[in-house]
Amino acid sequence: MEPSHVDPFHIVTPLKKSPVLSTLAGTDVLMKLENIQPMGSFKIRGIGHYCQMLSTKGYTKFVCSSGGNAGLAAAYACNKLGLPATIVVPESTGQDIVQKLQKLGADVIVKGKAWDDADAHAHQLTEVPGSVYVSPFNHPVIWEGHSTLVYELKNSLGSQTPGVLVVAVGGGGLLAGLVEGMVKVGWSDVPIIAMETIGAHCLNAALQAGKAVTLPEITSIAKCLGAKTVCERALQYAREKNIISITVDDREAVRAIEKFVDDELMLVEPSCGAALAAIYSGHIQRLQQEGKLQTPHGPVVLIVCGGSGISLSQLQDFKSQLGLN
Ligand code: PLV
Repeated sequence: MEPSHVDPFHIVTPLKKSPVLSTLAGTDVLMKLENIQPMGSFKIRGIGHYCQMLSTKGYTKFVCSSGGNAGLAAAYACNKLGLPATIVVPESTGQDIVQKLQKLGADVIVKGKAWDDADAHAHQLTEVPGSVYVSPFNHPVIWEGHSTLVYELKNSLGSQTPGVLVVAVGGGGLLAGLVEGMVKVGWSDVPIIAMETIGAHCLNAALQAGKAVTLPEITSIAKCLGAKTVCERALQYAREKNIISITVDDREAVRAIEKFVDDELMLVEPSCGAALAAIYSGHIQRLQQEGKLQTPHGPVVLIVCGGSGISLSQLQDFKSQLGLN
């Protein structure tokens, strides 16, 4: 990121070894703890950076569509900047998120069944002069903000190179930012495992089809992965770079977050559970056995992307819905 006189809104997060996950994976697993960012997810990196940039261009009203976490990041950034924010979320976004958004001073509009519907409405609202649309994942400045995560990794790891990065994919903004950061620090060859839940698997579907695909609906409970179409840049990188796309089902994502509470004493969304399931469901181990991941290799870097759309009672609800009790 360009040096700037303004302080970013995100914090530098720890890179912490997980002994339990390392034992499971049979190799060191280092967790990049984005769940402790302001508003509970990595989103503040890119969205915070983008909002700061837009505020210098004279926009007076920010409209962000979101499954929840990007909206929280935008509302937090606008609150800091003293600018009004309108956050458009779908009906699937929990009431607790709506309340958190309102506490930050944002106007909240609930529109449509899935994020794509809320997004269409957000675009309409920005037809007014002075208003600006803030995507939750699809803008180069957002990717630039997300790429700060890689510079921190580089600082933490010193001369060590990661063996693989594991990341959850929704619209693909985090993936695009990571790839761009990795190119800049000389890690272009490091593979990335891109995790999605079935029913929110727009990247996987596009790779299978060999072209951009719009899912008919979002059926996964991981609503924050619920973009029906992956952004073009992420799809392009997934084709050009060493990116392994894997899907897990909702039960695996929810089991993973439950185990993570016991193992690491941290509660994250099922969206993040998709990434955790790369280890809990044995995918890393399988890829090593199949020779698709080099063994031995550098540490597995697991991006714990976080998410605020979760509580103990919601975890219980998810388990009941999925017959996991
Ligand atoms: N969530 C977006 C898009 O939702 C949002 O509006 O908050 N992990 C968590 C906890 C997330 O909230 C998201 C994105 C992702 C992973 C995936 O990030 P992306 O969209 O950059 O691939 C519809």
